[in-house]
Amino acid sequence: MKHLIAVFLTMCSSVLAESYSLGDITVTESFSYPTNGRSSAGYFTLTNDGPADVLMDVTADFPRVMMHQSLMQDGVMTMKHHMMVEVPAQGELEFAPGGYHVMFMGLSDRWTGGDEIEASLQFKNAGTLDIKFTVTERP
Ligand SMILES: [Cu+2]
Repeated sequence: MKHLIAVFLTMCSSVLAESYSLGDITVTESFSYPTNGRSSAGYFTLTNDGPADVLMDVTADFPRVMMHQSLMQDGVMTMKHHMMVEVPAQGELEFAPGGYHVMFMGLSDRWTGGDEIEASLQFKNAGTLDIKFTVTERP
């Protein structure tokens, strides 16, 4: 019985444990929520141990993929479209609910917990980093 519990805990904690690296850039905690209608958003934490870079685009095999930022404007939550997002030198960039997110639109399949969504982050200097967003049920 003890053994079973240990295995179960290991499985749970490994869901978001995957990390992706390219040069000085490391992406962890890449996740998405189940689809809401025909769209969903992707989130991740990026750590940069080197000089400043720029996230130029996020690409994936869906009709529309954009970088958005949720903002409060006059008490209304709006989304701003970014053509690029700066990656600070020796710093972190957070894509998280309520802030920056990758917007996936025009989806024809439903995403459910455990699905893995493939996407590529295109950096100005570092190049292309392929990552997967693990679909996680909303808290
Ligand atoms: Cu959005």
